[in-house]
Amino acid sequence: MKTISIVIFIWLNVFHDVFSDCGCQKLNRKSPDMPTISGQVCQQRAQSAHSHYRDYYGELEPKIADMSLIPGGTVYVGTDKAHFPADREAPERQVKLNDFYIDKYEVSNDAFAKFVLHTNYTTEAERFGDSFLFKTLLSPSEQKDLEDFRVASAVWWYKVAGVNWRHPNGVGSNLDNLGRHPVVHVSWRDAVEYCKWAGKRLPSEAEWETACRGGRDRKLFPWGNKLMPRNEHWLNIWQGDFPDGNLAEDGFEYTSPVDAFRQNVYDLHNIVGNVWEWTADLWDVNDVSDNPNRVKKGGSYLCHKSYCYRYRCAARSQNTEDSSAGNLGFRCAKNA
Ligand SMILES: [Ca+2]
Ligand SMILES: [Ca+2]
Repeated sequence: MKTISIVIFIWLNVFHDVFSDCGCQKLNRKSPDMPTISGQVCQQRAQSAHSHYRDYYGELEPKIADMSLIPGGTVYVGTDKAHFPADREAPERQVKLNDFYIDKYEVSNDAFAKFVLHTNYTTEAERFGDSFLFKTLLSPSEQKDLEDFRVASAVWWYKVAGVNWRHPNGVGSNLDNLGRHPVVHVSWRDAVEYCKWAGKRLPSEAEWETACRGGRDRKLFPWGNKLMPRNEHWLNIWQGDFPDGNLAEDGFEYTSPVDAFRQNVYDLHNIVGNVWEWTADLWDVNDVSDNPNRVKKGGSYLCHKSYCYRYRCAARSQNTEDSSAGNLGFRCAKNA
């Protein structure tokens, strides 16, 4: 019995991380191990626990459309209860932030289209000629034809020619009915250019996480510790067996509209779930390479607790700057 317990203990501790991996951090263009990635409106709730924020708003009125003013100060980020130690979620630490604004929503296809219309910008996926697509968006025959273009350690990801933000769900797809959905297949550099055009910038990881936490320290999610308050879905993730049994009980098999799922008193939507979000930060502050990894936050519609429990405020992952995929987007921030 003791032997069995030891074996189980070792399995849980040694292999948990291995099998708890959606492959989101492997979607790097230059990696030989190519391709990771993934309602109804979230019930709007006044969170009485956030009264300090209302008090704060009494002093400083947010003046920027579709952005929330987030109070700075000394805040906690990270956690001492890391689920993925290799992701460097730990330790919890205090950082000082100035007040800042952050978009209430992930950047939508409509917004990105306006940027492209004004600037003639070409995304990196368009220049490279491909991007990473999740397997269920390919027919069985397409999957067969493209099996050599799978990410070896995350075989549900395919590098597909012709996929980019204009054709997010496959070469033959378009943006019909997706105007209010988050733009995807955008690289970190694309995101930086968009935010710059909008007079904004990407949030730092600490800013993103502080916004996510909604003024409440040490909670797993933007609203608290319970994944499904009142047994309701508050975010767009994966229900069912990954990667073939998406039950979409939250109402969405793929992306949800950017204004679905209001998640905290800062009026932020889809800050966890829906699409991963680029931040300004380097994964490794000492990385001086041409194409360093950047921190992304929030998890995506492909995340499930069994393999990618990364839709927590403290969770994090990374991709190289030039990477793009169907579950990776962004939102912008701005100095207050
Ligand atoms: Ca879902
Ligand atoms: Ca998100």
